[in-house]
Amino acid sequence: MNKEIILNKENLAAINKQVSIPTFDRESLKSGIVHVGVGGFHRAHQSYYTHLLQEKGDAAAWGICGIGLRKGDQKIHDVLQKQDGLYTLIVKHPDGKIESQVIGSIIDFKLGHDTPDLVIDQMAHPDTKIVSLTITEGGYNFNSSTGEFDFENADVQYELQHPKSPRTIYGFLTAAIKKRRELGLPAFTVMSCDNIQHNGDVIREMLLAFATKQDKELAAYIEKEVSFPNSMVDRITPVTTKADIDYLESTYGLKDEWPVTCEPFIQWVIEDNFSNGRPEFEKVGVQFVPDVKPYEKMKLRLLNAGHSVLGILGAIHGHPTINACMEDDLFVFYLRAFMDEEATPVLDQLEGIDLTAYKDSLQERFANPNIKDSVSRICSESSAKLPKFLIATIQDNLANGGSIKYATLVIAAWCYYSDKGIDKNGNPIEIIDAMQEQLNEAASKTKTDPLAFIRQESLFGNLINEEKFTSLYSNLVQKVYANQDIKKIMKQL
Ligand code: CS2
Repeated sequence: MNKEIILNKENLAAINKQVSIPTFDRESLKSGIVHVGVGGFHRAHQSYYTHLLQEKGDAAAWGICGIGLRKGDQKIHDVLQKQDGLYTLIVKHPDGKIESQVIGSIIDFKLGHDTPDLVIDQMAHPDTKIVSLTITEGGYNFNSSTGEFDFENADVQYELQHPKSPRTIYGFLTAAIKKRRELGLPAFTVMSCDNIQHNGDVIREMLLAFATKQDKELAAYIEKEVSFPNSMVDRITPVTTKADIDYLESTYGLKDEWPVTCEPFIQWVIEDNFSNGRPEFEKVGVQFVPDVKPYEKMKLRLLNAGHSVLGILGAIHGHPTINACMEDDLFVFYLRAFMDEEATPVLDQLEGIDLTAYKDSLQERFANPNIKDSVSRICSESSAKLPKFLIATIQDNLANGGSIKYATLVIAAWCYYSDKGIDKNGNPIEIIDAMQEQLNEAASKTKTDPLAFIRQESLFGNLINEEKFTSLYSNLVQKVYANQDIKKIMKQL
């Protein structure tokens, strides 16, 4: 029987030697990075890379202070506070091998909704050189169809009136940049790590739109002094389950309230554009490139879209996980047909990248039987994901005369999913989407108006005027609603 060890800095040395622990001096770290959105992905990716660099020494300036802006961040804040910022990363290989290590790069955590002043002060601290973000696609607050900043958001309205009490990332960034400027400190870099094409350009454009409304002069300063590198980030990070927590406890006696699990694959491609210095991430495998755009498009349109293709069709069919989809030959065939015939033809020129090998590797990664990435994670917030991952591919193919059938069936399935909330066996599906009410309302009109769902302009733009798409969609959505087996429809395409 293992002795029980609660994860915190006092107990590090007592942890089973098979779990590696930080060997660098955590006490000497300064918070050079302030990171907003400390979800599983950040902890499996940027925070892990930062830890690797600290293990190499000479990176004491780059500790991470985590920030949560939403009420829902209270839990991760409390857990990390209790555990002195420490957590276990559990890497699950396809062959069953599991590696666990304690990550030590996060040294502090602050909550924006509770203590906005502390967050602003942290961002405006002389040690802070980078503010990085994983605030999810929805956090950027733009209209998917026009790409414009959404000024109607009530929180944005509030913080425009009350600049000292920010609520969204935009209020916090402007307040902190203003304060730094007043203190005579150089501007930090804003580094987006979300799955958004041209993520740096997008946060820049949105921040400038907001700042221009609030304080034109500050906006001009931001335009000149703040840099916003684009990046492509990648590591599949499923939702942590109780089984993961139990695994650490039963195998090593280690009590970690919120470990993170992930696949072995990891990638980060980023533009070398930092206004106030950066960690030497190239020492731990990060690629710095002059232009990240081709990489991000490839990843969003193949990996993320591929996930959504499997996730939405899988949810309706009743496959619980992505790897369960990959055990189903028809799903594998369908995924590859979508990637080869619809996504690949509309990618940009990619020098030095073997797309066939990339797609093969995606299939292997999706099939990892130990990852058990739930389709519900993939389908969550589809309204923020699909316009960029999948609908953009339909639009490109319509412009080029290319195939759209595989992607269109996914949209028809998404409509059914948003309407019924059950799989083909009648089991309820839990739908997690900020737009769920609106999606459900539009989808529920399908029986009388088959095109109702795709009339949502903020998601589908002007696709409603594309005859080739609407006739195919109408046909497919009616088949899905006629209670036909989704696999039968997939097969017939
Ligand atoms: C997934 C991503 O939720 C999703 O849309 O496709 O979270 C995906 O796992 C990561 O981007 C992998 O890097």
